[in-house]
Amino acid sequence: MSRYSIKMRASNKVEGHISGAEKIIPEEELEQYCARLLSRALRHSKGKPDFINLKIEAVREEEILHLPALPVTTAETASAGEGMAVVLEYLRRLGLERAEEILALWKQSYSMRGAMLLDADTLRRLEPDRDRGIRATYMDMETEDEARQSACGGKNHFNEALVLATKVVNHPNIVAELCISDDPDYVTGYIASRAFGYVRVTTLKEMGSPLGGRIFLFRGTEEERDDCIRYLQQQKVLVHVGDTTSPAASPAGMSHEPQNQA
Ligand code: PML
Ligand code: MG
Repeated sequence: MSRYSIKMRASNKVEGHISGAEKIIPEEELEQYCARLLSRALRHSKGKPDFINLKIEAVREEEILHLPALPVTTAETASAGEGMAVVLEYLRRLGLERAEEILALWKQSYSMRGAMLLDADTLRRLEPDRDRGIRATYMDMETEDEARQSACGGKNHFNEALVLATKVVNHPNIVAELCISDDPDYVTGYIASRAFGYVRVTTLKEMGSPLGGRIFLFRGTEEERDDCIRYLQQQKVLVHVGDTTSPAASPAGMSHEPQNQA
């Protein structure tokens, strides 16, 4: 099957970045998805764009890595402090001795366009460009056309984040990903890892805060870092939602039931 990658980004001079999205879709759906992404750009609550970029590239089947979505669990938290305590516990369970310092560094990612790539042990920042960070890209959910269409209408934070996290933590040198949304009215964030799956933390920041960002925690050599950056930025990935299995056990004292993602 011939596929195309479509990327949309919209901005205006007042707001800066307004909206962005990407899809990897079969050729016969290309025109329809261009129209949908255009409509998404034009109707964003942040404002009217004066610049919209649609980038369309052919993707060969053999270039695509197919991955099952990470299993999902939810930690219900009532405050940002409680949410951070859950993330801290998972970092410790992952064997990260400098977990508290990692949480403190998270703030540095809030002003970045992409994610911080952080050495999980030395806490050295590994992004070639610290303002830009690393943008994980070229990924989509592989699903029936109907589900993909509804995901394309407006932003679905959870689906898009699950696809991104699945791609990111499937690189063997990524230990975990931490994410807080930069949308002021979206307080759910997550910590994702191969060991524990995608753990949603229902409150990870104060309502109304526009601050959010991502950290990719890396462990490996210089050479592996270069391979990891190439994978995150260039490897085409389709994530099969619905193929998930139960996650590994949650940390002691946390009983997070696996969630149905359908
Ligand atoms: C974002 O704003 O893109 C981050 C979304 C995080 C989604 C967390 C979730 O709902 O599971
Ligand atoms: Mg956002």
